[in-house]
Amino acid sequence: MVIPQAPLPQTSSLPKPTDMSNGSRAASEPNEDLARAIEMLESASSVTVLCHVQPDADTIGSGLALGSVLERRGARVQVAFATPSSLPESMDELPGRHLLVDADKVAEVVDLVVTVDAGSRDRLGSLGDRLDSASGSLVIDHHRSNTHFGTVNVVFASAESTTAVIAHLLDQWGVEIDADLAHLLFAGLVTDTGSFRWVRPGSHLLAERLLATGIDGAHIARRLLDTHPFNWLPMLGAVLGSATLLPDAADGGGLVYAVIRSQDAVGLRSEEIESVIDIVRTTSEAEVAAVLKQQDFGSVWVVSLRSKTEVDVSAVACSLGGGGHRNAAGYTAAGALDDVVDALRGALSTS
Ligand SMILES: [Mn+2]
Repeated sequence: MVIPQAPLPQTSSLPKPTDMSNGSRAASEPNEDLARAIEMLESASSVTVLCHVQPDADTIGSGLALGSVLERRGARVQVAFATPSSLPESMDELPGRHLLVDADKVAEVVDLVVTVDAGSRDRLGSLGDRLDSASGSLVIDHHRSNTHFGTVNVVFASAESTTAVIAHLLDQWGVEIDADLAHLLFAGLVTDTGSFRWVRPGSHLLAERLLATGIDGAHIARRLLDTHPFNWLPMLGAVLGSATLLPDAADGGGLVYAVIRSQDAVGLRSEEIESVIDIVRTTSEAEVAAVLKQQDFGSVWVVSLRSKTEVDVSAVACSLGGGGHRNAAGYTAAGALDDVVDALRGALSTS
């Protein structure tokens, strides 16, 4: 799930961009755990880097960037995610993919497990148990709902992307960001900022740093965000054509939602499915947008939530068993569609 963040309100206490050597908001966050994290990364000789289930470019970009650095330092490294069984096609040009292993090939015991862009342990799916068998665990993330489930937690809730947190970590570590690392970090930055719409002071400085290594930012963005098969268009027609607006929901702010039934999604990739929320959320009459995605023709629904400004959908998602960011979150629900929608309306009216 691509989970962009809305910018934080500007206050006079925020440092100016020129104060940030890193070029990212992450650089302004104090975190005493950063030094401990670097010690853990330096001393581990075997490391598993875990990305979240249904991986997006932020978790994969973060995982492969960190994995590549560790591999160059001589560590044995595996990078993995629990589901689905293969990497989304849009990410098949990312450097460092040789580090990826299938979920069932992930080492049982390593010195260190690092999780990237996972707000909670359950976002690791079946690979969550690797946290228990490792000597230590390090959580690197930017979700405000992060549950701090690692031995050491580097969680910068104001960072644009987890790759921005990784960039800051590499700077503190003294690791030079070359073109391959920049490609990976840019992949997470461009997707989690919605192509630099949800930006803040420092976001473009980090982008500039990464682009200055010679990477082709336009190509990376097009490959990750703007490439769909023709079948995407009739799916959009069917799904958007049955979208529903509930003006009274969310205490009068309005809810718009669309449903992607399994039959609508046949033959389409996660890239096409995940694109729908970005169209639905533009509806001017609704503060909150939702897309309900049926799983395997059954009664389980993965729900993506977005809000414009007022509603904290992270809290709404948490109340329904999920998590995320203030303006972008998600959860999984089981039951009849009408009941799932009713439960969402209920959670929105009490938020
Ligand atoms: Mn992210």
